[in-house]
Amino acid sequence: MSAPAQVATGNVIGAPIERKEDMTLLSGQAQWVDNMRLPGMVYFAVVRSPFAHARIGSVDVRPALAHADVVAAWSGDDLAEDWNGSLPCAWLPTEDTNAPQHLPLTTDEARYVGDGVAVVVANSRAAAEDAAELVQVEYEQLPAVTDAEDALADGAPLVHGGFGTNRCYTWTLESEGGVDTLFADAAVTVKERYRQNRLIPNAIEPRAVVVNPLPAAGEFTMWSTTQVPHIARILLSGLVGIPEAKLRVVAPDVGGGFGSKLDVYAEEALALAISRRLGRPVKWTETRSEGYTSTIHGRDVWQEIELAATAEGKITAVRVRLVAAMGAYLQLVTTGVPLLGAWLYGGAYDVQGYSFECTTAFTHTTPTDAYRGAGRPEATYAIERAVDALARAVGKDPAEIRRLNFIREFPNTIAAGLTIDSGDYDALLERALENVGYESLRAEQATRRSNGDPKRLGIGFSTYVEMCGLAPSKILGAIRYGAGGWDAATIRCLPTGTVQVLIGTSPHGQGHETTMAQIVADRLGYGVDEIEVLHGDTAVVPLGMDTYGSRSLAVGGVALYFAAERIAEKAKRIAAHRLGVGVDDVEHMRGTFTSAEGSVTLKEIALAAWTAHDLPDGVEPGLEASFVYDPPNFSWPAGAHVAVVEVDTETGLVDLVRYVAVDDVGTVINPTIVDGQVHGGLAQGVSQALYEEAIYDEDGNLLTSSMTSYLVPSAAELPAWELDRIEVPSPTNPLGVKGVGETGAIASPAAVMNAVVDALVADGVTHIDMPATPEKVWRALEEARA
Ligand code: MCN
Repeated sequence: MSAPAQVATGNVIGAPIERKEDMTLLSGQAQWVDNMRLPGMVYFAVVRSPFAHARIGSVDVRPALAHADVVAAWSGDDLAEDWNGSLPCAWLPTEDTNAPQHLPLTTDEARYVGDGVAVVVANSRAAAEDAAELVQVEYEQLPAVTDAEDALADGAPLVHGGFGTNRCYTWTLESEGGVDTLFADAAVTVKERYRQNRLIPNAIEPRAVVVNPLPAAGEFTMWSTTQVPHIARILLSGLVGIPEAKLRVVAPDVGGGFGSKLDVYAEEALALAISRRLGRPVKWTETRSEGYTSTIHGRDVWQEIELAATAEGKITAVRVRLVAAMGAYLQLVTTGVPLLGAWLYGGAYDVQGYSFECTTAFTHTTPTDAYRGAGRPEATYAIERAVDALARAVGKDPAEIRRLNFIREFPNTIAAGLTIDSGDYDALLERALENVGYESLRAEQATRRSNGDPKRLGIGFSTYVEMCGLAPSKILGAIRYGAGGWDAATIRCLPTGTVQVLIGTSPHGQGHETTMAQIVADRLGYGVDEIEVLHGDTAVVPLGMDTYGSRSLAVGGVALYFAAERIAEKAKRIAAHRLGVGVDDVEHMRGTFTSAEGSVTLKEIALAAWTAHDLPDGVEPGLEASFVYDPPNFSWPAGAHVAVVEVDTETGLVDLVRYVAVDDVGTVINPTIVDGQVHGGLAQGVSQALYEEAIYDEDGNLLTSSMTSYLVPSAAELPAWELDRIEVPSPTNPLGVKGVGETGAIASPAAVMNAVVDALVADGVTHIDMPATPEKVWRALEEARA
């Protein structure tokens, strides 16, 4: 295709159209996996280790088999023959990455609380769960390690003894230009250490899987609550030994994922293996508390960040060291999560020198993996808090220090090596300052302090830049990721005037049925309601790379744009033929093809292409086109967020009173959906800052194992978001779009925590780790007072 031209935005792109999918979702007509019932279906439950680390002796399933409703029961050893290799990890960042065996049921040791040891299959879910309790497992409890730094210390209990270490890999990135020299020459340096609290994703819909086998044909259909039906199909076919062409994976309506369903899970493999053994449909549904230990967790990183700067606070170099917890095994992209932030610890700032080192460690905990933002909230948090520390060190206002350091020239190849295609960071910050009323807030802060008001006011910034839209396949290959970053789309103009659109992305709350229809409507002139968007079924849409890394619009949506161009190209030839003019004499505008001889609509052309009675020579019947798009660059959204908090110095309670966000996500397809995406991301990021933390005791028991102890926020805890945008179209793609799905989660933890520290800095508090619980805040104040 020739170089893309920017699309003039019309009234379809950019319109706040209501989500097409909502009526189905809200009226009880959605197809959730757990609602499915198939004739002869059986249910299974997983027997899980109650110990974080234990040698497994005998596993006796006979007591479960004696249960009247039980159909079968197997230990890990019983099923060992069903697997070709391990549950997949798609990303081994270095040649010497330690990748342990990871079977759907463990056979030798349990390595975290929740590690699967046996399965019980019964005629009902309740019977399967009851009978699972009857399985007798001999455990020899062993010492556990739950912290990544502790795991790397000499003498730590080993998660995988065969490696002789808990280290998984060490990965480094260093710019040319002598980072050490820049530090040696710096007038000012700051060094900070931060904790990224471990988080538990809480999608509304727990995980579930149904498999229907067709034994005679050797075919299997799997319905799963997955974000990645295409990836799951490829990897499960390998693991379970089902030819890819015989395995159909369907992600029907999926009720949220936030990265936790970007995985190939043990239970999916078990469902396939069990249905193959029994020749019967089989279902598994997670309980919420089971999900807390058996679905991936997020974050869990120790961060050390150093900034070198001039006396005025101009940053010259950034040096970062991370120790990240992998948990007990590697899930699909566990290893890659810290690397997704590896280029971003310089933030939106113009730095010369950049050094990044990440060491990862196995711990006796639930595996970590991608959770909304994946690596980028961590990077943003570290640089944004460190910039505030630098502002304090050089006596500058946090807004001023950001202005002093912003990248201003685009495209900009940053010291970390990637090229940011576009942005206007000053405009974002200035708009945010205006929207929040910065001057008057600072005045109020000073007044409260001088009046001795126990409720201090804090104002915190996060001027982030994000890398999403994963991704150019060549770059993914260069960093040893196992797949490409392209995506695919097909447009089928049906003879009766409606359109089927097949997208390779797989929405689970993001509104693709609406926004993708808007793109096609804008290009081809159909009504949004005339466009049916199909997704998430490998038999219907065989080609796709699925949904994560805020890629669906910037990659999949752009594939759709180019497919529409192909439709228009072919339609133009047919139109020219019908109008009796040359192709160059026809103008196309949103589905109407006009020449001096008259005009013809795309709907008329679709019918003519189907009857094929009078097509130009060499033109195939039908009006259908596909496009596979591999983006030449990542997508680079940015923004300026400002959090305003009140901190009660008597109780330590933090109240987030205002939150102003100004984002640049390029051209906006649907502002209502974009606002919704930002709302959700902000809720998760604010919650990381103030409420959520997975805590293990020293034996590896998850202490926050339900919503009573793991604090998922409700609307009551959150302010009314004050959102705004500026649109700097991305020059990377013809739609000018950038991703939005993770912006809120990436930006907000830093804004909130900078606000908390800002509130208390006059009291001598310069650091608090997330989550800023009342107890932690109160203790920090007590320490500062002492
Ligand atoms: N959009 C738009 N204009 C833009 C950017 C995006 O109209 N300039 C629209 C898109 O067309 C799409 C939605 O906003 O309908 C999100 O687009 P995008 O940023 O491409 O993100 P993805 O669709 O790839 O979604 C993935 C992203 C991620 S990585 C997580 S995690 C996440 C998220 O989306 N998990 C979610 N949003 C979520 N929303 C819900 N409800 N549930 C989740 O689990």
